Parts: sequence; structure tokens; C-alpha cells
Amino acid sequence: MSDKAERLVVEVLKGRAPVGRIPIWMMRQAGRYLPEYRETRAKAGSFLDLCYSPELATEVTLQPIRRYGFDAAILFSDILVVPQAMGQKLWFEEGAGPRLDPIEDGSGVAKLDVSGVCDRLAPVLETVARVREKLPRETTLLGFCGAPWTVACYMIAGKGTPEQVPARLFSYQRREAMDALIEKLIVASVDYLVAQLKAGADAVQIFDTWGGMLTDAQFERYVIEPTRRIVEGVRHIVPQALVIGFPRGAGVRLPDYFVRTGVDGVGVDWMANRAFVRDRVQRIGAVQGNLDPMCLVAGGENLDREVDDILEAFSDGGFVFNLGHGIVPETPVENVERMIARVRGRHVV
Ligand code: 1CP
Repeated sequence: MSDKAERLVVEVLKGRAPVGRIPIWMMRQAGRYLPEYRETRAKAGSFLDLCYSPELATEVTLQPIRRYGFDAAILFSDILVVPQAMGQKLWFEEGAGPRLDPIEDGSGVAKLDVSGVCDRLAPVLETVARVREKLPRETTLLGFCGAPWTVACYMIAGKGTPEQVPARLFSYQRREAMDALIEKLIVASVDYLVAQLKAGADAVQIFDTWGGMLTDAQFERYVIEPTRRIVEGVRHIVPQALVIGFPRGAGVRLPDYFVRTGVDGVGVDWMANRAFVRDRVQRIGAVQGNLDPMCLVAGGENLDREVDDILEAFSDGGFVFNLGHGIVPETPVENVERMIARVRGRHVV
């Protein structure tokens, strides 16, 4: 048996399904819903101090694995460390979220430096290596980055916004500057993902949380093409690299995204039509998702029913159980236990 033969998430991404049982992990699985996370976070001081401390970031990455035995660990960091490594000012306001010094025009883009990204992110890469060393042999380790469009949304607005109005406006008013920004993010993302894979990640996930905000033509230009180029660039250096794409809100664009970007699996949000995903998406490759994080907050029989429906829809093909987006801090830990028990109780032949 090869070293990675029993890592179930890897097997599913390689198209070897069914693999005995449905693997499971959760987006944002290390986070404020866990008391042990809140404790380590308090010790670290700020959120960014936690991201840049290999010792503490390793600890919080491993916490959900120890507690629940998830099939995958995801590196503890944030998508916004990349713009910071390119020279943009970043800070987190307690209770409010990320803040950046907004990019206003082409001169703001021109100042960004992609050449030293991996040097500046050395502590995060050190975390990847340390986690791999401490992780059970059968647990998949996932690295990640934000997709260019989603990272650009925060770089332009300087904060989270519900409909990405600043970035959408920028894309029309300053098309060349937008293209230049996306280009820089492609280059930085390839370097960063390659470095994570070399440090010990089994696969990487590209988070495109705001991809669903775009017109068809923009989805093509800012989501599909940049993601395709990242996948191609990473595989040029690491030919067997496994990649999961998560274009949240892609809806009917998912098959096109899947085929044309060349990713091995796609994350599916909770809004997706299950029959469509099963018939049109899962035949292309692995699917991951799609439990509504609010259903996990509510728990009870609704949760059981949703878990069953999701397994019913997807367990005949390549599938990784997950949420349709990140777990929220209000989620009771008992509900997470209930969900895992229900998924694990289901065996696949
Ligand atoms: O106080 C805290 O502890 C900060 C909360 C927090 C956490 C736990 C933030 C701030 N980021 C993270 C970790 C994180 N972020 C991970 C770690 C691995 C995991 O457990 O999944 C990952 C993969 C991310 C990715 C991320 N950050 C995304 C893409 C995925 C998604 O959730 O949509 C985005 C959009 C961000 C930006 C960000 N960072 C943090 C917040 C609160 C936000 C969203 C801001 C907003 O849009 O308002």
C-alpha cells in the first residue's frame, strides 16, 4: 500500500469511489464554536498572531481532528495573508472582521509585490510541515488560498461587503487595473499553493466565496480563466497536484467551471439543486458539501433529514461530506457530533 493509499479524501479526489465510507470534514472546522480554539486564540492575542505562530496554528489545526477524527485537516490561516504578503496593509477588527487599506486604482495595483510572497508566508508554510508531522497517517491535509476574484473583492473594498459592489464597480471602471490585479494574484497563488504542496499538503482548495456575484462574462474572465491558470501553473511544477475548487453560488455554471478549470473536485454550497449536481456535476468528478450551516446550528430532526437527503443524493459517486459554507460560531458542538455520527453510520459498498 502506498503512503497515501488510505487517505480517503485523496482517494475520492483521484476518482476512486466508493472508498468504503463517506469521508467528512467541515469548512472553518477550527474556529470559535470550539472552546479549545477560543482558549488558544486568547493565548495568541490577535487572530493574525495566531495565523503566524506555527506552534499555535498547528495546535488549532489539529483540535478538530482530535475532537472529531475528521478525515481531513485544513491549514489554519486566512485567504487575506496573501494580499498582506504582497504589501497591502491588513488588520482584523475585533468583532467586525478583516480590514485592508483599499486599492483604489492602477497605481495601488502596481505597488503590490508578488516576488516575496512565500518568504513572507514562511511561518504558514512551517505550520503545514508541522501539521503533517503530527497528523494521523490516514488524515488528509488540505492547504488553501482564496481565488483571485474573491481576494480582489477584499483588496478593493478594504473589508467584507454583502454584494461586492466596490469590486464589481472597479471591474467596469478600471478594467485594466482589475486585469493586472487578477494577474498578480494568479502568480502569487501558484507560488503559494506549490509551496504548501511541497511542505506536505495532500491537496489544496481554492475558495471563491464571491464567484456567484458575477455576470456570465465576468465569471468567465475573473473566475474560470484565473482558476484554470492556477491549476495549470501548480501542475506545471507539481504534476499530480490535487485541487478542489469552491465557487460559491456558481449554480448552473458549476459543470463549466469544473471541466474548464481542471480541478479534481468542487465544493457545493447549500443553495445548489441536488439533482442537477448529481446528474451534471458529479459525473465530471468529486463533489464536496452541501449542508446548510444554519441547519447545523438548529440541529434536531431537521439536521438528520438533511444529512440523509444529502447522502441519498451523492453517495453513489465521489463525495466528501461537508458544509455548504463555513461553520458559524453559534453552532452547538452536540450538533456537530450528531451530524458526524449520522454520516459515519452510513456505509457504502
Ligand atoms: O476571530 C477569529 O477567530 C477570526 C475568524 C476567522 C477564522 C477562524 C477568520 C477571519 N478566518 C478564519 C480562518 C479561515 N478563513 C480558514 C481556516 C481553515 C478552516 O478552518 O476552514 C479559512 C480556509 C478561511 C478562508 C476565508 N477567509 C474565506 C474563504 C472561505 C469562506 O469562509 O468564505 C474568506 C472569505 C475569508 C475572509 C475572512 N476572514 C475572517 C472573516 C471573518 C472573513 C470573512 C469576512 C467577510 O466577508 O465579512
